Amino acid sequence: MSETLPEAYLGPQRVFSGVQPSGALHLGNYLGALVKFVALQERMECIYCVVDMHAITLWQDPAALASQTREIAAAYIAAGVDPTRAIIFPQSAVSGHAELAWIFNCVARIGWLDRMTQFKEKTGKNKQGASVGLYTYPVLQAADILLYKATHVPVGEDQKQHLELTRDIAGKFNNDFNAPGFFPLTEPMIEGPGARVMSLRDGQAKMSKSDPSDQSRINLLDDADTISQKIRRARTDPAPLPEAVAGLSNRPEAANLVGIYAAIAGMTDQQVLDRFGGKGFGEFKPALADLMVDRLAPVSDRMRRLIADPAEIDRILADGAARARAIAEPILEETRRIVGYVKL
Ligand code: AQP
Repeated sequence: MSETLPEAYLGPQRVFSGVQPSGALHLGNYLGALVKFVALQERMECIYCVVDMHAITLWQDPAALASQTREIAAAYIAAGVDPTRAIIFPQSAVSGHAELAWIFNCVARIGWLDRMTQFKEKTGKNKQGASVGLYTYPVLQAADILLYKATHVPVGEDQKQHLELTRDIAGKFNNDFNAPGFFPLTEPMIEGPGARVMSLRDGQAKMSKSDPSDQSRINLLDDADTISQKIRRARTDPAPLPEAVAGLSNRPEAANLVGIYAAIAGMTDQQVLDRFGGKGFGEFKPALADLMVDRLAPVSDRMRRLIADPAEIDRILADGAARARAIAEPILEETRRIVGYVKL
């Protein structure tokens, strides 16, 4: 192993991100990820994966996995990702993800993975019963990103620790194999509105696909009545909204609803409070529900139309997979050489 080397990465800027086909997409996925995906395609080469290999770290019904994968692809396109510009494909269609993950399993340290809070949150007291894949999930995520030498990854705040691990793996690989700057130290793009959308039932827990309560989240395919009903029933406290942001500090549910309004309307939290400060939730919630329906209805309509034509989605995914392989293969070839595999 050599000493630490300078890390200048001189390759092109490239965006990679993904969503698991592990259930219905929700408002947190939309604001935390999809909205950013769309904005970035204007200025960088973007690769958006449907990470089905990640999804199977928890049990997925095989009969549902393929349709869930197509549904995520449909959500990307319905949200505004253009598949002729950005690359959209299923992770399992490019075998390089698994190959690079193995190499990175040999670079990452057990102590690094032991610190990952998402694994602890997802397994709770049942660590011994969890799959090995769930434990090494962040290593596969590093492989997803670095297989394309992605320099930027738009994600929600929950992924921050995993992206730090990706940087650690890239740095250690470059250092151990005396290949300075071979893999980039990828930048997470977390900031911005919607980076952390919380559950409608508990302002301290993130909105999540796997929350057993459907009332905890707004699904992208919820209809207008369901959205209004979920917002009406969202947990809040009895006080009116404060006039200033500081007044939200010990009110997680109120802060979450104000943050959601701000993210959808393209306003700051303070601008929302300028409009609704001093008003009760009886007035604020219907306004939020209307805003949400206006924003999500066109997305869910487009999604439904796309899902009705699975052959067209498969055509887009196959085209994306071919373009992804073309980027990945030379990087993988060079990685094999650096590691010292025999070239036959
Ligand atoms: N609540 C959230 N607020 C903001 N962003 C979020 N993301 C997820 N939840 C929120 C972002 O959505 C992208 C895709 O996430 P994922 O499906 O790959 O996995 P996840 O982060 O584990 O999402 P879920 O919904 O919580 O799924 P389950 O319950 O299956 O684990 C990521 O960019 C994520 O940051």
